[in-house]
Amino acid sequence: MKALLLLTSLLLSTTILAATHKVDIASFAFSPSVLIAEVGDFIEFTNSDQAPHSVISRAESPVQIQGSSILQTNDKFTLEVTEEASLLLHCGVHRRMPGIEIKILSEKVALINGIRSQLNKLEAIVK
Ligand SMILES: [Cu+2]
Repeated sequence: MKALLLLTSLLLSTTILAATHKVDIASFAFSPSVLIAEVGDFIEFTNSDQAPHSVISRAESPVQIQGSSILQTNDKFTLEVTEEASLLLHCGVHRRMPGIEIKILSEKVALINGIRSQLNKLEAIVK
């Protein structure tokens, strides 16, 4: 119960401040592979591999970004989240590499509402 309340307050507090989310590209994968962001946030990608990588939109991504150039080892690419729709990104050099999904605010609100409804159910059980 306390953990759920803490999680809810953490999720709520992150909606107030724009954040920079760090994504590592290592061992031919994006880490994390899914993250929740909101409009105004920044996503900072760092290539930690010896191999070059890039960050581009998948064809099916609801939002298309202007992708990065080729990132060499330790190169960074920062993307600002400007639209309230998911971003499906992957590496333009190795298109079969697992990509990354960036879920946007509306999904975070849905997540918070889901937690609230679970809390309500728990409260009903406790009473
Ligand atoms: Cu790559």
